[in-house]
Amino acid sequence: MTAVLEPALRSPGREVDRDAALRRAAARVLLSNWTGAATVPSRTLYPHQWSWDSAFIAIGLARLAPRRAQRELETLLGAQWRDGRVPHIVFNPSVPLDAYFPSPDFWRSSGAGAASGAPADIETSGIVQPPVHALAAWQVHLADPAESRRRGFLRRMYPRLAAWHRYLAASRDLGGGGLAAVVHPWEPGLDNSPVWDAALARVEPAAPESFRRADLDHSSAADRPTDLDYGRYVRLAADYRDHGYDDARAPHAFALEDPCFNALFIASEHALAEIAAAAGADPAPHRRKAAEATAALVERLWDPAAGIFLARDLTTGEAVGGHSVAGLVPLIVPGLPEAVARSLIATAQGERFGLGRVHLVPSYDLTAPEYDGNRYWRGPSWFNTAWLVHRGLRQHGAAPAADALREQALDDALRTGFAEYVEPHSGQGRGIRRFSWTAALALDLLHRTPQGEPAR
Ligand code: 2M8
Repeated sequence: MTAVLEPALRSPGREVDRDAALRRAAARVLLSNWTGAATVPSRTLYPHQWSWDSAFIAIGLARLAPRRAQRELETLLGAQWRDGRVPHIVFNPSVPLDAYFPSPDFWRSSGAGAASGAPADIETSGIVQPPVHALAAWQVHLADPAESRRRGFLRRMYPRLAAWHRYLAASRDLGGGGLAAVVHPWEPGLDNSPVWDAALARVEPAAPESFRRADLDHSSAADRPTDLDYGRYVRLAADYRDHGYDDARAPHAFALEDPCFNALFIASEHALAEIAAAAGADPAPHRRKAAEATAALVERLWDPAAGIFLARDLTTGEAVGGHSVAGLVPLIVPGLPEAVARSLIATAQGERFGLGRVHLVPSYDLTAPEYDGNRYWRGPSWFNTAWLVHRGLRQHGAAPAADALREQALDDALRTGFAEYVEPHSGQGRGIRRFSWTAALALDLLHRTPQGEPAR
C-alpha cells in the first residue's frame, strides 16, 4: 500500500508545484475532450455526452471557464424529453455507430420514445442517471454570478430542472414511498456493483451473438463488466424500449431504490430551491420536497445495525447489496440526522472502506467476498464518489478527514494521468486515462476561497 501523507506533513513548495501542474494538465484533458457543445467522458471509451458525467464536468469547468460550464448543461438539457426525463446519453451524430454500444440504432429514441416525448431531432438513450444537475447548475452560477445573470442562465435552466425532478418524483416512485427507483443498472451509474447481483440474476440475458461490445476495444476485459452482465443490461434496455420507455407500461423486471441516486436528488432539490429563489420562482415546494425525501430516505434505506444506507429491491421488498460507497453518499444530504452522519463517518473509517488508509473510497466493501479491486464498480475507488464523500465530510464537521481525502484525490489524479478509477490498495490507475470527471473534479478540489479555504 502506498503511504498516505497527512496534509500537515506535506511540503508547501511541493504542493504549489503539484497544484500548478495539475491545473494545467486537467485543463488540457477537458479541452481535448470538448466537442464544441459538450465534453465527452473519454474520446475512446465514451465518445458521446453522458448525463451525470456532464454535471460533474460542469462543476469543474466552472472553475476554469464558467461560460463553457453553462454550455455543457444547456446542451444536455437541450435533449430533455417532454415527460421531463434527462437521458443518460446524448448521441453525437458525427460519431460512427460502431464506436459505442449500445448505439442510437439500439435505443431508437426518436421512434420508440416518441409517445414519451423523446426529441425528434436528437438521438438519446431512454434511461436516466443520478440527478446531480441542479447541484451542478447552482455551483456553475455561483462561480460567476454576473455572467450567469447576464446570460439568463438560471431562468432558462430552472423550468427544465424542475421538470426533471417532477418526472423522477411522479413517474419513478415505483415503491410509493417517496423515493425514485432505478430501472436499469446503468441508471445509478455504478453499473456492475455487487448491489445489483441478486436482482440481475432474475433477468434472462440477451443472446451473446445478438450484440457486439465496443468497450473491450478500449479497456481491459478484467477492468470491465462481464459478458453475462452485458447480456442482462441489453435485455432490460430492450424491454423498456419495446414498451415505449413508458414507466406505467414497462414491466420493470429490475426496480430498486438506490441511496446514492436519492441522496443526489435531495441535494439537488435543495439547490433547486436556491435556483428558484434566484430565478424569481417560489423555493418553498423544493424545500418541502427535500425534507420529505430526506425522511423517506432515512425511513426506507437506513440500516442502523450496518451503519450504512442499503438499496431496496422493490420486487422482493428486501434491503440488498451490503456495503457499497453508494450507501455513504447520503452524507451530502443537508439536514441528515447527526447520529446517522456520525455512524456513516465511522463506517467509512472502519475496515470495510479504510478511509485514510487506502486510496480514496473503495466502491465496495474491502472485506466482502464480492470485492474485486480492479473490476469497475466492484471495488475500485472512483473520483466522483470521493468528491461526494469529501463534500459530505466537510458538511458534517469532519474537516481533517476531508482534507486528507482531498489531498489524496489530487495526488492520485495527477499521478495516474486522470485515470477512470484506481485500485484501492496500490493506487494503481485502472480503466482508461484522461477521463473527464477525474480532471474536472480535481479542478474543483484545487479551488480555494479568497480566504484560502478549500471550496465546499
Ligand atoms: C459507465 O457506464 C457506461 C454506461 O452508461 C458504460 O459502461 O458504457 C459508468 O461508469 C457510468 O457511471 C458513467 O457515467 C459512464 C460514462 O463515464 O460510464
